[in-house]
Amino acid sequence: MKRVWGSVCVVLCLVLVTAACGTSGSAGEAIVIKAGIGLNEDHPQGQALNRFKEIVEEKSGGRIQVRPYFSAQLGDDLKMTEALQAGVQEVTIPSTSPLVGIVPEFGIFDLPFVFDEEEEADAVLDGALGQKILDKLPEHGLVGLTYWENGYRNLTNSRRPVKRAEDFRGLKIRTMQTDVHLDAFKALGSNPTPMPFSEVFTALESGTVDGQENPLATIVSNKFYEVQDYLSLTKHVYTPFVFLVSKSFWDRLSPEDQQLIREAAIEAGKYERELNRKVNAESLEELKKQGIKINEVSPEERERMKQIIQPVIEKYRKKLGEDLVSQLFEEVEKARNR
Ligand code: KDG
Repeated sequence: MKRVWGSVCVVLCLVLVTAACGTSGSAGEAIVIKAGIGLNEDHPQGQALNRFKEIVEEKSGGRIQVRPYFSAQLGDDLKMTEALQAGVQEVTIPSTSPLVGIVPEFGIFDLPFVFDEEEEADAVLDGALGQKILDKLPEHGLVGLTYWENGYRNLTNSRRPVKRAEDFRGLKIRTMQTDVHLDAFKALGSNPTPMPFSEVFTALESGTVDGQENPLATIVSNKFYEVQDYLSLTKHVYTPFVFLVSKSFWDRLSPEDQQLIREAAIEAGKYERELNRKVNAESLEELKKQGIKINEVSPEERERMKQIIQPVIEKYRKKLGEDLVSQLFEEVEKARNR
């Protein structure tokens, strides 16, 4: 009898310990999601993270709590992604570019001049190709729920307006940590330096680099205009954000909670894309007010830049996989002709 009671006690203890440690939403347990991003709270991504929090907390009746952290408070994109893999942070929403060391296929979104319109990017990211790449994340301890928008990148620098391909020559440009961008900027004759986003302002201020490239909303939100004199509307590449969840956290959730979080990420993502497009358009006015000298790049010059970069596209067609890159261009074409 004593032995039976002993076993019952062991089982009871195990149940209690599991309930206390688990994040599966057992009665009375609050599930806490630490969600960190590198951008500021006023950036469309920051505002959409707050929207994600509202949706999750409302739909779960407060049972699931989201704690947002902005401005790289929890570290840069790669550090936060590693924290997800280690199971010490639940959510981050980085650009896909610095993730190429984990899933090289994300590199297809670094190929310059692929998407003419944001809607083409939406169709590819929300379609079969976008999902195919998200499916590669779980083997790396990550779950990708959906894509948000970082957007079209434009060049700023402290030396001269960049109107023609030749104007890139000799410029020291900070890039994201992705080889495709390094090769593309080298092909244009500039000197690219990869570094995490959180170090960019200081590098521009100290003159370690002459310039950087980012969407207009980021140039405003991070006040890069304070340390840059020229903005050239190069629109040379479209960058997505990917909504990542720690797999070890995800696997402990009930299917219902997984569904709730997935739907919230998608709904907040729709809001983010819309807001980002609006803010990007308004940012141009704001940047004019701030006094940065702005120049357009003619379609002919963009075409010349595209031609110069063509060998880089061919190199990565082989490196990333003929099939994958062909699928990208086919899906873009399909979206274009819709
Ligand atoms: O954490 C910041 C980023 O996710 C994003 O702004 C990245 O575009 C980016 C850059 O330039 O590093």
